Amino acid sequence: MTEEIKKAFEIAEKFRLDGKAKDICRYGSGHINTTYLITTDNKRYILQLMNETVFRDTYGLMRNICAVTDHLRKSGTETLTVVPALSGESYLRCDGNWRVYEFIENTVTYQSVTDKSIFGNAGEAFGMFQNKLSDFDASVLTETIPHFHDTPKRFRDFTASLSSDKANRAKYAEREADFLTARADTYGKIASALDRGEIPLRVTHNDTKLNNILMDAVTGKARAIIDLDTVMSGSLLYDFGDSIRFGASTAAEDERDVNKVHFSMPLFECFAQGFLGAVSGRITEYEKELLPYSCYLMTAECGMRFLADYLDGDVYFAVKYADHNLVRARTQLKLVGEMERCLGTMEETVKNCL
Ligand code: ADP
Ligand code: GN1
Ligand code: MG
Repeated sequence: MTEEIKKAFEIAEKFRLDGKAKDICRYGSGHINTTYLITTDNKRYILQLMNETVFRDTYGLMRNICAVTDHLRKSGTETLTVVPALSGESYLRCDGNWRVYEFIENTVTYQSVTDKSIFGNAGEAFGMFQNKLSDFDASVLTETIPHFHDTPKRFRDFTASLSSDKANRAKYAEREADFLTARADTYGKIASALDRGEIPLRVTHNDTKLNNILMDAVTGKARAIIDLDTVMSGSLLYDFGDSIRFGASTAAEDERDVNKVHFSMPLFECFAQGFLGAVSGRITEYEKELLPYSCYLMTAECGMRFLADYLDGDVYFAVKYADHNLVRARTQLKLVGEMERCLGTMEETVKNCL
């Protein structure tokens, strides 16, 4: 048994599990937390070592998660269940910050869209998630990552990473940096619409990747939205745009061969139908107008974040090999290029969905 798994067993003993942990292994493919699957004689659980570089205020983060999941549960929505530590607290401080969730059984996560109807179900689920939280008091939420989708700030951070060139990698990313810089004046529309009060602040998920939804293994319907670490005040457009960024691509987020990466209008349409069907009573006219742009923006933002992390020497996103973040940035920029040519078609599609 590796030292890492030995440590996980030690930690597992400090939580209120039903039965003794008999197997623990690494699980899932998130980029932020370190996730394990615990199996006891009676049940399965998810154990996570929370990323303290990314989330500075673990106490506030866990308070958010408990409040949001309580609210969802009361409205009859299946959600994450926090398993307390032996001390009764929602997490454990012991060589890092650890938490346990009940494992939500008979579900699957998708790393890419294999079936159009699954993506439509995801759209409906993320729309419903915002509906369910529309009466949640946002003032109780800690801002777990300030300026998370403030794209103009993300761009300033990216240019700072480019000029400091800490890992001496800027020479390998010139084309990508030029691509992002050439579009510098296109990143401000959502931030300024929020500032001017032209679109509303809502409680949003902010990390609406397809693998952050658990789908029923039999019916393919969405069961639970997970990864609630970034639930904060935000724009409906962040959740729509980020889902399209990840799911309406013909290839994986880290496909090395960019010739395989295309923005898919049919997948965009499927997701839009599901999402707009759910939020139709609440979405405003200006939000509707900005939906196509939000896909472009969230994809460009993610591209600049991956590229900045590559330039910084991979300090934020988990990577499996040396240029993983550069590979990820390239897929995002390929999608951005195609999306900007499809804005008109996306607008037509949105109108038809409404
Ligand atoms: P990260 O922040 O690193 O993305 P996530 O919270 O999204 O971490 O968890 C990583 C993966 O673990 C998810 O994509 C999902 O496959 C799985 N997972 C997380 N929580 C649960 C749960 N309660 N039940 C079943 N699977 C889960
Ligand atoms: C991270 O945690 P995960 O893997 O679901 C990131 C998102 C990015 C995404 C890119 C807290 O999501 O913002 O869009 O990677 N989460 C955080 O795949 O930064
Ligand atoms: Mg995740």
